[in-house]
Amino acid sequence: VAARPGHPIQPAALYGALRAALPRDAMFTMDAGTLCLQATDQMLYRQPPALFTPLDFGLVGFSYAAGLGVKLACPDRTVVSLMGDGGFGMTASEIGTAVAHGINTVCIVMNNGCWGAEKAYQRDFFDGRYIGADVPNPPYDKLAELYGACGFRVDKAEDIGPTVSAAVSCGKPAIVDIHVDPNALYSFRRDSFKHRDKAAK
Ligand SMILES: Cc1ncc(C[n+]2csc(CCOP(=O)(O)OP(=O)(O)O)c2C)c(N)n1
Ligand SMILES: [Mg+2]
Repeated sequence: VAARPGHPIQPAALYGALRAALPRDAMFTMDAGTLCLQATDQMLYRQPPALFTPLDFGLVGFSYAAGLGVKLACPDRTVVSLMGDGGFGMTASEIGTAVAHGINTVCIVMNNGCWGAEKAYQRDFFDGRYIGADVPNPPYDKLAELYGACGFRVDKAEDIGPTVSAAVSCGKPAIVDIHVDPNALYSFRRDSFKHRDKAAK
């Protein structure tokens, strides 16, 4: 299949489109997946405090509910929760909390169909022997609609900006399910394994 421009979406294109589309007052909550870890230094934090992250606690599933709390504390700000698809699946039931209490955050699900951070280790350190690495997700845009929230789905980079803008102004809790390239996986701890390589020789 010939590659089309903007498809599949690469992480760098996603972060660039988010930087361009999100308003200056945006506050971000992060999760611990590999896409969120890269996103941490790719967003613009123009009105601090604007970055909320689990840091070394490394909690997958933190970001969405944390965003609801941030929005309650700062109801006039735009609150954006970035998540991986695995992490969002752990906490998607909180869409019900957002709808019940009218907590209108925008959740960006960076959907690569896998536990990307773990799958990257299996690729790089275990010769691609994948065990439990993929996530059989439901369509998160449709799940959001079933809860009474607004759901959006994006497959092409050029659609990210207009869709995220629509989510910011939709007046409801919003879930934007953005499908990114499942092959764009990075293991960021290759250096930590050097001593094991030496020991094996
Ligand atoms: C509560 C919890 N369970 C498991 C982990 C281990 N873990 C770290 S990253 C990760 C994968 C997350 O997948 P996803 O949310 O889809 O993000 P991706 O890495 O694909 O961007 C897992 C399971 C963790 N950090 N926290
Ligand atoms: Mg994932």
